[in-house]
Amino acid sequence: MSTNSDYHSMWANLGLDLAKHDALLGALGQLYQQTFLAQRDRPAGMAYFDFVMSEVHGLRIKELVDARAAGRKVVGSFCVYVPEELILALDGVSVGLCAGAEFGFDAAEQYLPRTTCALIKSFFGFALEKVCPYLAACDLVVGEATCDGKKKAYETFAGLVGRFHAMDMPQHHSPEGRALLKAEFLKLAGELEEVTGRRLEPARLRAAIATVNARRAALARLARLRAADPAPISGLDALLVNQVAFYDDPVRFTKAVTDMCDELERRVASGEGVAPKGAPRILLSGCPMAVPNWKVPALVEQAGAVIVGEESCVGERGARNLVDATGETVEELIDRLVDRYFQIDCAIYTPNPERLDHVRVMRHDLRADGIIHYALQFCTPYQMEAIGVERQLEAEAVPVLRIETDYGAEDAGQLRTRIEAFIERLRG
Ligand code: BJ8
Repeated sequence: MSTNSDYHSMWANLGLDLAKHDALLGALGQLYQQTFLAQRDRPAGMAYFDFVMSEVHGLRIKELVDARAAGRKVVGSFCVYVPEELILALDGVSVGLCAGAEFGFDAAEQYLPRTTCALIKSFFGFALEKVCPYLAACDLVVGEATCDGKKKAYETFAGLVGRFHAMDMPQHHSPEGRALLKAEFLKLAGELEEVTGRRLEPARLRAAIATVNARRAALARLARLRAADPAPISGLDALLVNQVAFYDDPVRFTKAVTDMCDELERRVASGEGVAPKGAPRILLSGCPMAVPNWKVPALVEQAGAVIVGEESCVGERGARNLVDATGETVEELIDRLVDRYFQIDCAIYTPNPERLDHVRVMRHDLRADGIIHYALQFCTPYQMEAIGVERQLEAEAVPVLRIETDYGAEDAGQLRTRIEAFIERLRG
């Protein structure tokens, strides 16, 4: 990760704690080297994503700072229910703020119970220790009332950021739930208009929908290519691409993914892959994995299996389904946004049978031999659903390994043993 001294004044102007930030970037750089650059047979197209990651707190932050200087607004969020199309239609820049590192947890635990999931503790820790330039660059932060942990944490978090918008969320896939989501999208649109000083216009909203649809279509193409055996790209690299989607300029990102998919198509045609043909194929399902949460995928692939899909918000749950861009008015187009976003099958919904159905479809389409269900400790929604997912799939003779972990390295040895045993089961 670039610690280029040119960026120090930019980071200082954003109010970062330079010593702590340098320590974070140093650790990240080392982890990236060991996890990603040590892999074999990576597609050449990953060079773009390596570059983006090397500049994730550098060049990309400079772009945000420059955008703000040109009058654009930066909007941060933590969840794939926040419709990026509204932000782009108002010439804003959308950035994901979830964090995947165990950093600042002691500080976070001054505000949060110890029994809070690592994802929440991490974004709190990053804010309290002043090491997140994305958060520092935000003109508005949107927090959604999804799980109990997030919605209660945001009550305090709102006081740590400049401007905060709380978005209510339905808990049921019912007509009332849909109406609530639409009302919240309209409210968010009003807030964004106020922050940006612009008015939503149908043509600009249609263009924003097209931009985000193109990115989702590129990610869907990447996802489909992973059905090949041998897999043309590692699960780690595909996860990284999905992670970068939350930070990068969407048009540039789409082009990079499209170019890499062209390369992967050639790989598939020539039978080239990242693991031997017949290597055990794993579908990951569960909580989102934010940068640099690479622990479980690294253990799985180091053990000789290949991850062929992520049923996760940093993966297919977040990227699938396009928005129908037909509509003459802003309200009609917001209805089309609701149509798409209301299909997201996050575990905060109850009941949520769509998610298990989707796991089954992904397993079939991607020809996965087994499922690893991944839940963060203290994440009640996904831990609860994990039990049903395991029972039902095992009853259908689909092997499932249920993992609960956090962002620390302490359980890596124990996890490795369990993952290796699971992979042996798949080979058997
Ligand atoms: S749509 S998965 S991004 S809420 S891991 S904070 S659920 S206790 S992240 Fe999520 Fe939106 Fe749903 Fe997706 Fe809570 Fe669980 Fe922590 Fe979580």
